[in-house]
Order: sequence, then C-alpha cells, then structure tokens
Amino acid sequence: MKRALITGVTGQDGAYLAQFLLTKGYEVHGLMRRSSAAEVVDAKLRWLNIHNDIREVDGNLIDLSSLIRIIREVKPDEVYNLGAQSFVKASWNQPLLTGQVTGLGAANVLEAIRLERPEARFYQASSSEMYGLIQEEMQSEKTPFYPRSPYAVAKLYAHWMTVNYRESYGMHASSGILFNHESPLRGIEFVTRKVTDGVARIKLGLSKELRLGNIDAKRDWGHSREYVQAMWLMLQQDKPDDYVIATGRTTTVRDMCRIAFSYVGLDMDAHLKIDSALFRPAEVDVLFGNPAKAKEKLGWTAKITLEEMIHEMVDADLARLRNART
Ligand code: GDR
Repeated sequence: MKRALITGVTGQDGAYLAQFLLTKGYEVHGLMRRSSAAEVVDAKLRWLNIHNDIREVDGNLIDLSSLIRIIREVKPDEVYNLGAQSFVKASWNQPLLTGQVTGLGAANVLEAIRLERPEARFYQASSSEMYGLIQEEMQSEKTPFYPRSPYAVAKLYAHWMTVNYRESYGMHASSGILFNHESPLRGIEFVTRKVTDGVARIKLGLSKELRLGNIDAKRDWGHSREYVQAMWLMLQQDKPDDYVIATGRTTTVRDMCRIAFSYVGLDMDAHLKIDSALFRPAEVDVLFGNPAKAKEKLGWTAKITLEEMIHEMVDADLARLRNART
C-alpha cells in the first residue's frame, strides 16, 4: 500500500486529492495544525465523508522540526504540498506570514524530505498567479514570470526551490502550475464561490445584491476534482517536471457571474454592485493557460466546462442555504 502525505488537507484541493488517493488504495496522512481545537477545520473532509479515513498528523509548515518528525514517522512515498496562505488579496495585509507559510513552508517540506526520505516524490502547488503581468497569447511552462502580489512572490520562491532541489539533489520534485480551480468546496473568499453563494442568497430572498471588485479580470477556471488528478499523474511519471494545468479557455469575472445569475433566472444587472474597496493594489488582468504539455505527457485534459461547474456550485449553495433554514 502506498503512503501519501498531504499538507493543506483541509482545503479544497487537499480534500479532493485525499478522496482520490483513497479510491486508489493509498494510506493518506494529512498535516493538520493543532494549536487549538478551534483551528481544526475539517468541514470539507466531512462534506466528502472521508474525515475518518485520513490519518491526522500534527505539525505546521513553518515548523521544520515537526516536518522532519512527520516524514521520519510516516515514511511517505508521495508528498503533496498544498498548504499555503492562498488568498491573494489577504497577502497584502499579511505579506510576511504569506512568505513564511507559502514560500518558506515549501522549502521546509523539501528540506525534511531531503534529510529523512530523499526517495519520496514531491508535488508543489505552484500557481498561475506567478505569471502576473506577463500576457502572452496563452501562458505555458516557457512563459516568464512577473508576480504581482506578495502571495505570487512567495509561490515563485517555492516554485524555484522545487526546481532547485530537483536539479541539486536529483529529487523527484514536480511543480504543477495550476490555473484557478473551483468547486462547491471552494472557500467563500474566492470570487466564484462568492458569486454562487451570493446568487443563491438572492434567489432565496436572503439578500438583495452582490458586491464585487474588478469584474474585467479574466481567469481560466477549471474544476478542482479534475485538477487533483493531474497532481497525482505528475508523480507517476518516471521523470519529475513542471506542468501547466488549465482548461485553455479564459472568461471575465463578469461573464462567469452572468452564468450563475442566468442559471437561476435572475437579471445580473439588477443585483450586481461594484465596490471599489474590493479592488486589489495590483491586479493580474488575464490568465489563460496552455495545457498542451499536460495533455501530451500526462494524458490529462479538463473535461468539466465552466457552465457545468458554476451550475454545480449554485446548486450546492442553494441546498446548503435551504438546509440551514430547516
Ligand atoms: P485569484 O482568485 O486571486 O485569481 O487566485 P480570486 O477568486 O480571489 O480572484 C479572481 C479574480 O476575481 C476578481 N474579483 C474578486 N475576487 C474576490 N476574491 N472577491 C471579489 O469580490 C472580487 N471581485 C472581483 C479578483 O480581483 C481577481 O482578478 C486564486 C487562488 O486560489 C490562488 O491561491 C491560486 O493560486 C490562483 O487562484 C490560481
């Protein structure tokens, strides 16, 4: 039986990845921060009904000693580093914490593996945010980076550390440059879930308006459930490498929002308000990924359309809100 260790297991991707690995017969260990009981947020694992199947390991990405102990004890075959302060807007308010968790946290995991279990395969959750200002027709593994937020700067450090450990020590360390990926498990602070939750509230008469920031930004949105499979595929390759994971379609926030409103028969223009407080100090205007390498080398392509995903999310939010009322 293969053993996997997932950091960030209580997040959207961690939960879907854990579920996927369990169906593959893996023993799944999840890093959880246990500084206080209230901090244990396993709602997403409960949603997927896998909370009793994950072996919880107590540690923290910013505590190297805890990671060394965990790698020594668990002896994982595969380590997926999904843990991060992952909300881009919050990274301007907490730039140093973001650097420690999102940047140095990855270096800590790499160091723990190098010291205790160098044969383990490593996956780093890199991000399309690293492209930032660089707008080529489509962004690929060859596109240069120009990060536009403290979050993206931290992710870029983690990305290059992954490449460096691969080249310096011959470790099987791969980096997935994932474009935005969503699901009903997405946190409410991210725009798709904010929209689907907001639309469901308006539909049920719980709210009248939805406030958003820059709706001209364009994103390449896929489904988390499919994207975690690409992570696993990367670690099954003979050679470690970097891969763009994207759908190859880009849509404005405005049009994504319209999909949600029209699904429930509401007029978006009657409810959507623009709030300048929600704009970011620096914006990434366009993300548009070229997933050709992932298709060729991993046999992976995104199949769920943006419409299907937004409909699934609106349905899930309607059900959640109706259940909360009964
Ligand atoms: P992003 O995702 O920053 O791309 O990073 P997010 O959903 O937060 O923003 C997408 C775009 O929508 C615009 N926007 C708003 N965003 C939020 N959150 N709230 C609003 O009210 C709002 N109005 C407009 C934003 O300005 C932005 O342009 C996500 C995260 O998951 C990262 O961790 C990950 O690395 C990247 O995706 C790939």
